Amino acid sequence: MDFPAELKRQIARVEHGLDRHVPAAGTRPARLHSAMRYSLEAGGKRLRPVLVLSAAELFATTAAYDPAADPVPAAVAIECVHTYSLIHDDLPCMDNDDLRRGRPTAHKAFDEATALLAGDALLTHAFSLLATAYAGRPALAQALVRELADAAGSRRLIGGQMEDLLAEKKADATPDELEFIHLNKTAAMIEAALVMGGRVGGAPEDALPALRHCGRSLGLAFQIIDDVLDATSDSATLGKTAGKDARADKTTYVKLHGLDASRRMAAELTATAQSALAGLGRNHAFLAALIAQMAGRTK
Ligand code: GRG
Repeated sequence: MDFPAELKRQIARVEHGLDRHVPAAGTRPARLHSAMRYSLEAGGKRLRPVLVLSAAELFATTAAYDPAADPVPAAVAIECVHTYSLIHDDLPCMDNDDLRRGRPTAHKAFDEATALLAGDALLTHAFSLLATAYAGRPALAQALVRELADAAGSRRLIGGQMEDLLAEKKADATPDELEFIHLNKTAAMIEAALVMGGRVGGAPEDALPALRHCGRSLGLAFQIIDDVLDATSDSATLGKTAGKDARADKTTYVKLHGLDASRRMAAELTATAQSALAGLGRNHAFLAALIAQMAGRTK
């Protein structure tokens, strides 16, 4: 397997899908749709949508695989929700950031109200897209809507963000609070990506816990690496403001455990993600390489 070529192929499917399944910038009101596309088209690693596509392909040789069930709309839906969360996270009332995906944040490029609405519209669009694209497979549509809504809801993504904001107001968050924040703010969407991909690919119910376990560990590792990069990299490389955690004296894995222990924890979680994936007994060479790449990422 040629990993760089395969990654390029999957990212190209995502970019094409975003173009196809999100309203054009000129759709009325053009300012709103331009802002939605501005943030989506700024790029990003496209990790979550690529996880959807590659998890679906894990099951391509099984009897339940339906080649007509296209995982691209599910991949686009999760990228829309992820991008909404970034737009809202950057707002002055949250993280108040100027730089995202190497560009001015949405509220800087447009204005706060437009950024708020663009985030709202991306979130809503994701569910409309799932309901529409999988209308011919109602059970699949229902499962995908539920999976994404649960991951993005008040107990997970938004709950993680709430606890993150509360933790910032205290001198020190506890390790338990930090785990809650990262499991929900970061790992929930990564778990959902693998499970949604598995569901579109026709994964048997008994394969879903392993996909979830893989996503949970990969998500936690991803966040620890994010903390390490915030402490050790620069804004130009990351495409977002570096060093913010230390300046805000924010409780992170690096603050609680130090750089070396954080790197070790990320490596252990990556190994756990790899064994959960291998336990599925499918041809997982691409996903295994992607997980390894995430562990060594520099941005
Ligand atoms: C506002 C509801 C709401 C939630 C915000 C996603 C989020 C929660 C905040 C963004 C800041 C942050 C550090 C989140 C943790 C998850 C994370 C590392 C997101 C960035 O994901 P990447 O690196 O981003 O995959 P790209 O731009 O590559 O898609």
